[in-house]
Amino acid sequence: MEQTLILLKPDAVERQLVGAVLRRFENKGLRIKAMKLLSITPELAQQHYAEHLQKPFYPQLKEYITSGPVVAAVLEGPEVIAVVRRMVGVTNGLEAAAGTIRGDYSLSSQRNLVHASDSPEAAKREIPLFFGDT
Ligand code: 3AN
Repeated sequence: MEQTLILLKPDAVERQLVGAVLRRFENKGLRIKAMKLLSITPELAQQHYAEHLQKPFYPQLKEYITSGPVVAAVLEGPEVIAVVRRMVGVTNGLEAAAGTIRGDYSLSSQRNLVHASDSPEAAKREIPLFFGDT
């Protein structure tokens, strides 16, 4: 069975939307295999967002993702990586379709509530970053 990493980012925790977002994944039938609340260090941010290090928005992205606690979870289910990406919606909340998490709860391309692995390779790399100890 496939697994993916999700992060409920600082805006989701701050806005008390953790339950609302997790409910969607559970209602869909996906299983939570691991979950924890943590603060992302600058070092972990750099590892997690390695592909964005050179992007102009990286300094802001690092500020944001380290600004408060996040909830990290491993979800499991059939084709879970693609299923979760569709449920999350496109990066910019302004453009994300209604019915998606970002479409329903975000107006921003940075404060967009959820991270979800975008490929099997990404999931394989990201899950141990957050759950290497499990
Ligand atoms: P996604 O999370 O939809 O896969 P990525 O991987 O392109 O998006 O970007 C990773 C994160 O970087 C986004 N979730 C968002 O927080 C931030 N980000 C992406 N594009 C921008 C942008 N143009 N301006 C500000 N932040 C951005």
